[in-house]
Amino acid sequence: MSDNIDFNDLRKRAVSQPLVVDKYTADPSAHVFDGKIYIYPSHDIDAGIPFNDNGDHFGMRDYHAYTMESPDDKLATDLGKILDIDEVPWAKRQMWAPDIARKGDKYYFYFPAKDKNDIFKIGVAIGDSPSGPFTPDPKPIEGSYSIDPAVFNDNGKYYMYFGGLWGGQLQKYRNNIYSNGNELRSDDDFAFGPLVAELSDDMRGFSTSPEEIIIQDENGNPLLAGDKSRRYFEGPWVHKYNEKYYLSYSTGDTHFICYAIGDTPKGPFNYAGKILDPVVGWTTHHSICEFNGRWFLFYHDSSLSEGVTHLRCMKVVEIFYDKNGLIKKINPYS
Ligand code: FUB
Repeated sequence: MSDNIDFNDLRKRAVSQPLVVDKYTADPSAHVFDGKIYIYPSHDIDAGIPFNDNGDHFGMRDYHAYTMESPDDKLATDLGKILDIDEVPWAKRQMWAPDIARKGDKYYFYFPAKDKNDIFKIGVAIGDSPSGPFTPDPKPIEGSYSIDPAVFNDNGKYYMYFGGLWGGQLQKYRNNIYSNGNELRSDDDFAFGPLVAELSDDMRGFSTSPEEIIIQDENGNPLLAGDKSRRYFEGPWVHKYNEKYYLSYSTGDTHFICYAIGDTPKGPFNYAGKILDPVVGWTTHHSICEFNGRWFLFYHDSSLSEGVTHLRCMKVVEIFYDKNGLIKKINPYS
């Protein structure tokens, strides 16, 4: 997507600028703790691995946390490294999009990585402060798989959403069981949905088996796998607005952030529209966070690296709802 782009012009047209310029950051999960914004992105590096559809070139090895006093700040402040792959006994490579949750006075940092068998699992690391340090559990969460954990706290009940296609390996599972022979569903079959599991009281495991979420169209039918500009691909995020649950996600190979609205945290969710048009770079990934009554979309593009797919930069832009609770779509380069 970077061929023939005039990046000077693109930067001028961009609705937001990179929040971090001395590192590459992506997949920002933003939360407000004690009145301050904390952001937990992937830390992109050039691991020297050629591009492929499995995403092997996303060879990330650690995480940094960031903070902002306000989303109107120009830059986010680096709180330093909070976890390194060498500290995680089960993880071999590819520390992808993380998230965090607070329960009581503890912070639980969730992250996907490939294990020694090259299968993505989700781990947890625990800390006493949003800036860490975080101590990882020695094993991944039992029953976890695939990528992109996002944790939603619904009045003290915690749900983890996860799953991503292609390199994220979601298509290898049926009923939570891996088989290398499993592949993508055909275009006229139901689309894969993200998984949701309830977290156990200690936040270190699942208390329910992962269940596949259904996203349905305007007629109440599940979206089909061939409906590529609306169906789920990766990067789930759930927030609540006016007592409704909003599930937003990336459509992957069609590069949109879309959303669907439901009455419960497990859905079903009714497809509601697009939030963000495609950004420069292949991936798009976001979180949504309320700060002082305003709502913000944290997302990334590849503008800082002038289009390098796996070297991204996180950004933030305000979003607005209409009177029916629909989110106004954003063109990232208006
Ligand atoms: O950052 C690696 C992967 O790229 C994430 O896990 C996906 O959501 C995509 O952004």
